Amino acid sequence: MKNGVPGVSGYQGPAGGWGAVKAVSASVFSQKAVTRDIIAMFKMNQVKGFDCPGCAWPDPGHRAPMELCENGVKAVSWETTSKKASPAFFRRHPVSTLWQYSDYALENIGRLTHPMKYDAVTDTWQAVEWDIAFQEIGERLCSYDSPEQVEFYTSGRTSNEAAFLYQLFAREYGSNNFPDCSNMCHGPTSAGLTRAIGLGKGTVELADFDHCDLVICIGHNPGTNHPRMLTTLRDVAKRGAKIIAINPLAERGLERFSFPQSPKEMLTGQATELSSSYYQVKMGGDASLLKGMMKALIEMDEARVLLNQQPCLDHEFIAAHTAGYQALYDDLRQCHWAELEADSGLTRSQMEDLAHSYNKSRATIICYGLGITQHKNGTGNVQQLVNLLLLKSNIGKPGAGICPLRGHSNVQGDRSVGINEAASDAFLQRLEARFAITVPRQHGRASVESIRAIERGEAKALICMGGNLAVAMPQPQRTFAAMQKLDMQVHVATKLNRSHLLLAKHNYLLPALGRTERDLQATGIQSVTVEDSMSMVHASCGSLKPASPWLKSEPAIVAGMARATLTRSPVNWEEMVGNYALIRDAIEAVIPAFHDYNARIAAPGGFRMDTPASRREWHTGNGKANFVVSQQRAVERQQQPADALVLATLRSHDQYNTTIYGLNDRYRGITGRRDVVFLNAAEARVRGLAQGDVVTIQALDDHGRPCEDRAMCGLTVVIYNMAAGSIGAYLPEANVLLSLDAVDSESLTPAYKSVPVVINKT
Ligand SMILES: Nc1nc2c(c(=O)[nH]1)N[C@H]1C(S)=C(S)[C@@H](COP(=O)(O)OP(=O)(O)OC[C@H]3O[C@@H](n4cnc5c(=O)[nH]c(N)nc54)[C@H](O)[C@@H]3O)O[C@H]1N2
Ligand SMILES: Nc1nc2c(c(=O)[nH]1)N[C@H]1C(S)=C(S)[C@@H](COP(=O)(O)OP(=O)(O)OC[C@H]3O[C@@H](n4cnc5c(=O)[nH]c(N)nc54)[C@H](O)[C@@H]3O)O[C@H]1N2
Ligand SMILES: [Mo]
Repeated sequence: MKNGVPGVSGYQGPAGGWGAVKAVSASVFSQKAVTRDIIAMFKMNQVKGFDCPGCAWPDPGHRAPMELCENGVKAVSWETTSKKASPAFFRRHPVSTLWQYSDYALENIGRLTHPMKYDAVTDTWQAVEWDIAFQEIGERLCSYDSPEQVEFYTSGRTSNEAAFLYQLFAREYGSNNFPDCSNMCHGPTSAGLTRAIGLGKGTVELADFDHCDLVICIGHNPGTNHPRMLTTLRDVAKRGAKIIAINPLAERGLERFSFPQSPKEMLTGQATELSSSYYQVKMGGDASLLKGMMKALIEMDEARVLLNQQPCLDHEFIAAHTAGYQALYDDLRQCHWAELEADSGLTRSQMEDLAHSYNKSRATIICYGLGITQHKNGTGNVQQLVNLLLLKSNIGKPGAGICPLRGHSNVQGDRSVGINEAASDAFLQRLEARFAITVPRQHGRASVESIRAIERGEAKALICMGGNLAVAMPQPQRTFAAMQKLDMQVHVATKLNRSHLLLAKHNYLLPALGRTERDLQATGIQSVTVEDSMSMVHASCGSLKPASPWLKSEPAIVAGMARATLTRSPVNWEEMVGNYALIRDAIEAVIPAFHDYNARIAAPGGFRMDTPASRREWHTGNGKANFVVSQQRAVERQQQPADALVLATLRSHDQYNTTIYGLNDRYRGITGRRDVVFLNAAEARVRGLAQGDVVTIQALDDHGRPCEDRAMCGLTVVIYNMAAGSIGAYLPEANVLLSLDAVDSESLTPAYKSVPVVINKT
């Protein structure tokens, strides 16, 4: 305790270091996980090991032993816990009692061990035989008027094999409704990059970080969310290349890092300084900041051309490879510095400095995360990043490119194998041809549309391949109520969470094997495959004894539901589940990019999916890389009252999305609590607030009017080094302040990082 506020003390150390080591052992200990096994797994050669469910950052070539990272150990010990949510536990704990548990306590009950069905008479979950569960689910699915009344949600831990079977099941049944966790994070990446460069993914690979002069980290927090990236950034900094951070909050993981696997750094307390400069953009101000940088760059370019000096822009590249430059140029020339300054929160000279640093670099990588995507103009933001890169031909050469930091460890792979509500006709045709089935052509629904359809009563059933959909989506006031209107919900899960307790008329909870566990099928132990943030596809093979003998693998659960539902299916579900190599053969037949799939994953480290933009092949409508003008001028900000702030929902260090591992947020100096709101000192002062004050936050609508039903009280103010005009509070608690209708117009990704609010002393 410091300044008299319990649990708020600030953090002076580097990212990583002893704090990470302590957290690792605490996590293993608290979950009573099998320590020896976990350590052994992390030491195991990755080629034969499991893929870490922690995040989608690639492993260095999959040749070295897996890096031991705090995030990974937490995820693994959370999965390998010896605690169990058994039928006996559920008999003693009715759902009305479980509802009172915190999100942490719910998952902390332990692993689900049996398939369960909800019994309304006793208000309890009761064990049910697998075959009976499948049978009943199949019958219900056949009872609906239309297959379009069913939503098939995927959370991004699902393997390529399970995801492919899942979409096959849904499509053969007749639904293209694929709400997906990527609709909540990198929807704008898929939409924005596809239009700009003809590839909805990043263009860089890990080796590019060895050749860049500059890495710009904008809107992401690697210390917490991609800790293994810190090792890469440390190498970049150590060889003298520059790192620039652009983030409203001073995040320790972007400032300095002590490498836990370096005995020297650990013993001497040394740390590597990461960012050479740090720019605290206002929340939601990135488009303006990027425009400012580009405006400064073209002004510098013109001045140099006049003086016969080396230009700043690569005009040859622009002429040969791109379209839309003139429109971008015109837009940048006519926009006003005063507006860019007001909207970004940075001064003109700061934006000019950024442009100078960018201009000096021969090869630049831009890494970005949810600070860029989760806004109403998320897709536009992503396109501004591409514009900036294209001006200096920073796509398609060594050491340069765009690097979205994906979330869940296989969120990218799930989309590659067909989890997509708007799949191409070519894909659907090949699916039909391979399996002799007919699938619907009409586009289906993504996450926000699915929730709205459930809310309207149009969707009757929801099947969830993992995740915690109702809690992950904005505005529980609406999503929770919607879920309770469903006729049926089926959750394939490893642990209990709140979405499971939002009861429909018929409810099933189907326990799945985790990624660390041995998956034994008819032809022997199976591996699955996953794709990381840099398009590397590799095998993952669990080795631990399953948490319970009744668990089934995700592919087996999908096949069980499919066989019970599609009684005349020509698909040989059983054969594919008996041997996952056959699922990969089918993926290869339907998606040409997976050619020689089984052979290529047998190679150490797997293979890289084709990324045509990395070799300057632009699979866009016009065959060019496209500059896209940003239409944004923070209109909403103008319509808000003078005392309005922009709220971003944040992850603490001790959580993985809706999974709360503990109550600390180490790098932000918060211990044992989550009921806080981060605010800068000046904003607090003008409101008469001080650290420790208890406040209410009230959301505002687009016209600046308070929304009575979107408020949060009892939050404690923490004065934090962050941009003016911005505040932060933790998800999922702060989801009550969000609106299901505030979404990126192109991808429908919720604006989780820009909610207009006012703050008042309670
Ligand atoms: N430990 C842990 N690891 C995770 C996850 C987790 O919850 N816990 N989640 C996983 C998932 S699914 C995902 S998608 C990724 C998410 O990883 P990140 O993309 O890093 O996501 P966040 O932590 O939500 O937000 C990142 C940063 O955005 C900044 N920010 C907020 N608003 C703005 C803005 O307007 N502009 C800019 N420039 N920055 C802004 C915040 O200050 C914060 O530092 O991480 C994955 N890894
Ligand atoms: N306010 C706010 N809300 C957000 C965000 C934000 O930044 N702000 N971020 C959004 C983002 S980026 C995302 S990705 C979503 C996350 O949304 P989801 O992916 O839906 O949620 P998770 O919390 O990752 O899911 C946790 C559950 O997954 C299940 N699970 C874990 N491992 C496995 C497995 O191996 N198999 C199966 N079948 N189940 C498993 C467990 O039951 C666990 O309870 O949340 C979004 N919500
Ligand atoms: Mo995510």
